[in-house]
Amino acid sequence: MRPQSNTTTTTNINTFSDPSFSSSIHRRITTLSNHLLNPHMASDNQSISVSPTASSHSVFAHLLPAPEDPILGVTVAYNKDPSPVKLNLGVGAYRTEEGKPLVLNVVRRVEQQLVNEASRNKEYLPIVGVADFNKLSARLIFGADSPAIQENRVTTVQCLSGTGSLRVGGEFLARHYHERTIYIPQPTWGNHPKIFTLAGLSVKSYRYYAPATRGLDFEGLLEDLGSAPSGSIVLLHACAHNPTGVDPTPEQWETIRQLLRSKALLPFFDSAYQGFASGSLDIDAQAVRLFVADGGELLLAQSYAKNMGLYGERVGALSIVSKSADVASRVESQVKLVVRPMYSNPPIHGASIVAAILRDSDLYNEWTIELKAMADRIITMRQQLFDALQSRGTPGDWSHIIKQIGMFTFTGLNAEQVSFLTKEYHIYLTSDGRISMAGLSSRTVPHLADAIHAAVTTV
Ligand code: PGU
Repeated sequence: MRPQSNTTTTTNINTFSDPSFSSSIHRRITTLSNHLLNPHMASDNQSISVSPTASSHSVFAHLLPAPEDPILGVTVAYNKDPSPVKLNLGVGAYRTEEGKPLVLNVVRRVEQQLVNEASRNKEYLPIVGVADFNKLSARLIFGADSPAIQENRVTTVQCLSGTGSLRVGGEFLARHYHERTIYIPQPTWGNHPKIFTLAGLSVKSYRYYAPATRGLDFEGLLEDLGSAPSGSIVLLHACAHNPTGVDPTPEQWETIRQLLRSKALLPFFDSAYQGFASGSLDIDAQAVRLFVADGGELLLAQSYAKNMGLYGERVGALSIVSKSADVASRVESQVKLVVRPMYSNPPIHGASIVAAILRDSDLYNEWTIELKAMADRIITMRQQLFDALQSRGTPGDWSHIIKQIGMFTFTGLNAEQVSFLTKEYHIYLTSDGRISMAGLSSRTVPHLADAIHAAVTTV
């Protein structure tokens, strides 16, 4: 008997020599080549069945074009403008006097060191990120002598910059906290309501800004938070409120703290500008430290985008301060369950830069000097813009430009005036009239002042 395999071969040869089989192969090849050349030409009875994804009709054909992001979309529009005098004051990103993005010297130096360290590898980080980065980040915001840190009541998890930290914190609360409502200031950074809604929280707002005085609506804030259901979450900007540039005074912070604690409201701080408001990392952390000092619980999202200029490195942290070390460690175990299916673990590079700077006193001092220089340049821009409007006799009280703090001025220009600035002067800003002072320079202040003057006198 022949072995089985030979039998098979014989059979195959026989099949190929079968005229009916070879013509069927010919038919299939012809159909396939017709289909590949022009899928629509294949006759019905010969065609390979066309799957929905191969059809010319897209399964996404029903989608409407989504609008650009209200902040990041300003940069998209700016990039398309060919004008040589165009000016981007939309996104909150620091620019030098020459209008260029800035990489801090201390960051460049540390990056060189990291590249030269042969022992460094690209292994996955733990879910919670770089351990040293987490410890040092908590110390930076809460203070080296913070009792909460000393008592191991702080859980810190490296996240994807401020946005990622807010989102992880929001999802953690939606899963484990008994109240699902978060109160955010009106107005606030435009991404806040979207982040918290998608995290599974219900978003309400509290009064924050009084357009008439261009200052804090302190009465409105106390009234709205005073009538919030006990246990609600309250989002607070740690300093340099975005977009208004209006912060509570230390006395007002103390009143807010007492109100929140007396009603068992849970504070969730967003700290995206530590060091940018006053130029001092410690002064800008005062509100947060006031709340930690009373022994109560809170959440805090921290970003190194602005104060270390690490925007695109996406480096930040979520800290949760609990009542005891035991609770803090259980909190950490649950935060890990939020992170793991979302992005598994965070990236190494940015956190390694931050950890190196925070760990070494020389590098740290160098950083604080560069940070102060950025904050000071913004303050100078405030004065220059104010002076330029005064000298033009621009109608209105513009003193809020020098009173507001941080990266932004909430000009009070309305949407029509903003669109006039963009159309006639190629100046790009968000439609709420917010301008990033960090995007201005001595060279561009006169252009902006001319534009504002024209807008308020003609629109
Ligand atoms: N929280 C506040 C209050 C912010 O202003 C920003 C950034 C963030 C968090 C998030 O910053 P991360 O980059 O995720 O750390 N706001 C800037 C930057 C542009 C944007 O909208 O993301 C802005 O121009 O408002």
